[in-house]
Amino acid sequence: MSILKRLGVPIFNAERTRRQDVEGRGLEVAGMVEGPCTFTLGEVRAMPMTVVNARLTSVSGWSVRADWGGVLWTDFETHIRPLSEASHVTFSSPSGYDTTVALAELRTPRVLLAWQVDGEEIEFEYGGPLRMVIPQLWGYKSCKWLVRIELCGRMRGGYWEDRGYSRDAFVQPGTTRDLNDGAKAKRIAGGGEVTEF
Ligand SMILES: Nc1nc2c(c(=O)[nH]1)N[C@H]1C(S)=C(S)[C@@H](COP(=O)(O)O)O[C@H]1N2
Ligand SMILES: [Mo]
Repeated sequence: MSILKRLGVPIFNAERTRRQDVEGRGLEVAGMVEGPCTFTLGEVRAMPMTVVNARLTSVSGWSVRADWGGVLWTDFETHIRPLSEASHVTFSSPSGYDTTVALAELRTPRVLLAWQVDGEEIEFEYGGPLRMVIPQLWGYKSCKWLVRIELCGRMRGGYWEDRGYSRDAFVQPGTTRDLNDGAKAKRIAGGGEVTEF
């Protein structure tokens, strides 16, 4: 059982994704790249793996710190060769969830495409077999059940962005319930990744 399940991390599932929607899909890379292609999951997992200890922070008031294992965006990018006019990336699940992030944000050193958490497979309900982890942005940017990446030239709306949440999604100052510490309410400074606890 993963640390996420043990800590009772809420399962956010705006759309209805079933295992069979994800199985065998691999990861499609489309849009402004030199050669659009589809990687199998095996090919993604053969890329150099890095573990990032980071807190995933939901705009809805909880957060969890864990060791996320996967391929750094910056390593992944060497396999896809974006065109120079690409400035943003849209991440999608198979069932209508999508969110867009600026390439400049993805090129920061702690962003990854993850398949492990604390050394275990990320369970399906937590976005396995492949999800994003973008520590400095609200959790809704960390797309679960990632099956498609599209490079594009502008910021776009997305599932939560079209329902009123910000498109930049920088973690803002406020309080968060720390699920690693009994869901205690703690102050966060905001302005990006929570590093104070
Ligand atoms: N495909 C998809 N990805 C998603 C979501 C979702 O509903 N569908 N919820 C987002 C939100 S709001 C948060 S806070 C995190 C929560 O991750 P968890 O469900 O693993 O706790 O996933 C994000 N990624
Ligand atoms: Mo969230």
